[in-house]
Amino acid sequence: DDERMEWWRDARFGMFIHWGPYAVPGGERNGEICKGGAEWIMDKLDYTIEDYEKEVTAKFNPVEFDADKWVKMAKDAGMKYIVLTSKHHDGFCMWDSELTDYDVMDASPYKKDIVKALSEACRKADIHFCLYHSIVDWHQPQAQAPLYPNYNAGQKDQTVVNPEFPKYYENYLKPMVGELLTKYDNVDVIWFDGDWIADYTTEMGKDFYSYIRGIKPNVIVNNRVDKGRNGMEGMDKEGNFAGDFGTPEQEIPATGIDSDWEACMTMNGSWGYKPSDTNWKSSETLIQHLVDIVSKGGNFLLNIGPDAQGLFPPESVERLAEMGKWTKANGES
Ligand code: JFZ
Repeated sequence: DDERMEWWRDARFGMFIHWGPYAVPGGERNGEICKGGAEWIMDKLDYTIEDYEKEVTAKFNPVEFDADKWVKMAKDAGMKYIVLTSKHHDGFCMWDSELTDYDVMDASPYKKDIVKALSEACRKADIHFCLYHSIVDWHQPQAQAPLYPNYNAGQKDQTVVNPEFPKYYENYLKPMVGELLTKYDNVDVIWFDGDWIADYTTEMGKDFYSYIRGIKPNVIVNNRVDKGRNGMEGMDKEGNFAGDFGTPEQEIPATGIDSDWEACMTMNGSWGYKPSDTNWKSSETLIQHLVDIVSKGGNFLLNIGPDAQGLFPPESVERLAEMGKWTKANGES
């Protein structure tokens, strides 16, 4: 397994990209600004599924998106891999999926396969291409959709289960990840999220993990493939199933850890594009985090929330460039 993990352990620094239709409202609806991550706006500001399709998804047309430019910015910053959201909790699929029409080809005017474009740009530039994929799905009738609107997963009863969820898992979520792994043959990590929902089980997680490795033995999977594996949970117990690496979020463990881990972090306070959040961490702070994380044996996955046109916020571009200067002066590459 050391061989499979080798590139990832050596990588140290990667780019998280939270991108989807939620970039259109950018955390704001009718003058109201949603709390926390702007990628949660559907839930936070109580869109019905129909509202969201009409006001958000149907307006997602990022004509300025240039995959090569994004990959170059990552590479120049010293990053070795990119993790793109293929599907976030809103359920919108950023590739041409055979399993749904709620994707970039059929539900938005853009009609170009974003996963494909970025995977090809990464291949050309020798950057590892990875995907974040949400287990939670607010749009799928067999997942959380029946609870919308008037359901706030962050505040209300999280023990509510959709009895159809096993069908969603078996016939939609699982083959979808299989589709991604076969259509885009350079996917190196599947980064799961949404494992906290009551519907999802450890049995599903185990099945999912072996299904993925069965399709592509060298793929690396994070600990959120198992149920309730936030942060470093599951990574400290011998033989306890929890994927391949832990995922502390917005925090850095106090000391080195004896298993693989990756700290993910935002540059302001939101994963998705949120122009109202101007609370940017300085380049110095971000470089300190990188040093701190790497010295403790972890990887740093630093997030960008591109806008609805397909551009990185200028504040992010600036910080990436500063970090690139530093990694060039201090790194091995
Ligand atoms: C999740 C998502 O809900 C969020 O939108 C973003 O994609 C982020 C990377 O992951 O949010 C989480 C997941 C785990 C924890 C907190 C928020 N956790 O470990 O405490």
